[in-house]
Amino acid sequence: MITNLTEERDQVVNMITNLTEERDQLLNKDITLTNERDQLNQERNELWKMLNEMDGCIYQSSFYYMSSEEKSWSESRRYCTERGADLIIINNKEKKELVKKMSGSTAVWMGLTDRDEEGRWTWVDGSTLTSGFWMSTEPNGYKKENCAVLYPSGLMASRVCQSVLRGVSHQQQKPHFHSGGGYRHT
Ligand SMILES: [Ca+2]
Repeated sequence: MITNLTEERDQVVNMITNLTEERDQLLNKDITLTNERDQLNQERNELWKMLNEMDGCIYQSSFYYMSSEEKSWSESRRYCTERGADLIIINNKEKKELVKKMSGSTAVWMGLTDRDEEGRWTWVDGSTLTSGFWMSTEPNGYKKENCAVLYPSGLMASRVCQSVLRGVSHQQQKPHFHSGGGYRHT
């Protein structure tokens, strides 16, 4: 009888020990999840703040933003690539609307040029322009105008590449953050 009771007591003690361990594990997991949630919230807030500052937006999990200063086409492209992005490729109506919304009332650079071969307009990813939305007299300027802009009207035109304008960058993934928050220029 006493032996049975002792065994039973040991079993109960074991059970309590196991439950305590399990509870501690769950508590730890909860802390980890809470930390992760807080970090994600912080990243989200940083992202929104940055989007506002950069006249940017998110479309289909990609990040689009305007350069802060007006620069030549090459310098505008460099502004993008220094941040792991490139000048925008506008190959559908949605992206055109996106740029119009971001740029407001100014013409902006996009990732289209015929610098390498006059009259053959290619995007920054190397693909050839198939159907553009040029203004009626564009592209003109021949070898003098080798870079493309988008006007607030939603139409494209060729421009001298040394003109200074704001550019629109496209980044595949969300920007990187320092552990303490803030944008990391990559
Ligand atoms: Ca040209």
